[in-house]
Amino acid sequence: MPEPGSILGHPSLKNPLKGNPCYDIAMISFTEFDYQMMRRALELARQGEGLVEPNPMVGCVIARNGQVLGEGWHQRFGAPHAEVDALANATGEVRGSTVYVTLEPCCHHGKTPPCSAALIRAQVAKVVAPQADPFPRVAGGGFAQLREAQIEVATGLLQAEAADLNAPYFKLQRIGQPWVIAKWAMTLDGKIATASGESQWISGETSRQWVHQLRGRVDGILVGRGTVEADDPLLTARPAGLRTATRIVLDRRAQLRSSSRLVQSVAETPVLVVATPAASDEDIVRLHAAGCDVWISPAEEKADAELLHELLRELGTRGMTNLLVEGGGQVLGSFLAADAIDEVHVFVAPKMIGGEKAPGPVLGAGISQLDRALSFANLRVEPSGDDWHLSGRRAIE
Ligand code: AOF
Ligand code: ZN
Repeated sequence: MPEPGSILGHPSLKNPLKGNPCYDIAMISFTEFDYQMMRRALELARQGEGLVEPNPMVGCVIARNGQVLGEGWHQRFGAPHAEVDALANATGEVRGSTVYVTLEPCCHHGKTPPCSAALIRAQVAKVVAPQADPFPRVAGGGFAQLREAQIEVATGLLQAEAADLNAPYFKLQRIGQPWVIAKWAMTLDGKIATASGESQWISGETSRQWVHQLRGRVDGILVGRGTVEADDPLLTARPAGLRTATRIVLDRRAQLRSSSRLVQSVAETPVLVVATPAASDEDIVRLHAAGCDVWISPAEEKADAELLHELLRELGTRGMTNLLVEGGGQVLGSFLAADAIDEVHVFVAPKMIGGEKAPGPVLGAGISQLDRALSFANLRVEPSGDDWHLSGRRAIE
């Protein structure tokens, strides 16, 4: 039996197919075996996390008469696609089989030849895929080619799950901006530092280790210059992760100190300073000479929200899929005001410090009407050493 909601899927943010004519919302019924196979394909896909971006994570299972013939996934950027990997691993008669793949098979020559052609050549009977690929060179063309070759195509199976898996990829394809993950650690009473500014450490070792893992799979880690002044952070993943994130500092006047640990370690891990025309040429030259990349937002007087969206577009152009925002409060407040937070990870430590001068995690003007609050769906709560780890993705309006 199909699971409720799994065929029609979500209506907006997570739905890459909204307005996509190639996606037919036919009420196809899927068997329990179909569900099992697609769940497995999604599990395989996830193994590419941190390795494939800015490509999507894709998994594939080939089955025939209730037997799995082969499995595969897109293992890293530039490597064979999931379908080709599964075909290469398949044993037995692939002709007449059903291919379960978590995204529409591609039909373009990219770094690898088209998967649609490989599936047609293999004479599979049916392709089951949750959703179309919004990538403009595919966008329904893969499904169309398969259908032209008399291969049955069924879409919609576990579509919400598949959309969730690749939400950052879909966002990047749709609006050209990376997925924004906000993270902070706070006390039980919602403070991220004492009134005197002491913040090391609110959360425990286990939580901090988790954050290092997260740092190791994102493309950018962003903070404000205030945070650099206060904490002199290194913002690297320790131990190193699957990818090396660029450390990004919001610094309108480009006053990041040359003696900061960020600048001092730029040879090993890149630093991008985000400034405005208010920055002096001298500072820009100084930071360039030290090895930092300096990006000047086009206009000086831009409101924070506009500047952030310009920056996010710039980061999207650079192929960044996931951006981690680590604070401080003013920066997180600007992201909230810009309506630019997609996912949160909050570590709540079993401590209380109080004090009206002790800051909370998200500052700025805030949202004045409760009914306009940013809400999160499926909030997860997990223990993390002595802390609690709360995480969620933005709810779909
Ligand atoms: C698939 N199966 O496993 C993946 C697909 O440059 P290339 O050749 O690696 O192509 C990248 C594009 O291919 C990517 O933007 C997305 O549209 C699609 N990814 N397609 O059929 C896969 N990873
Ligand atoms: Zn492909």
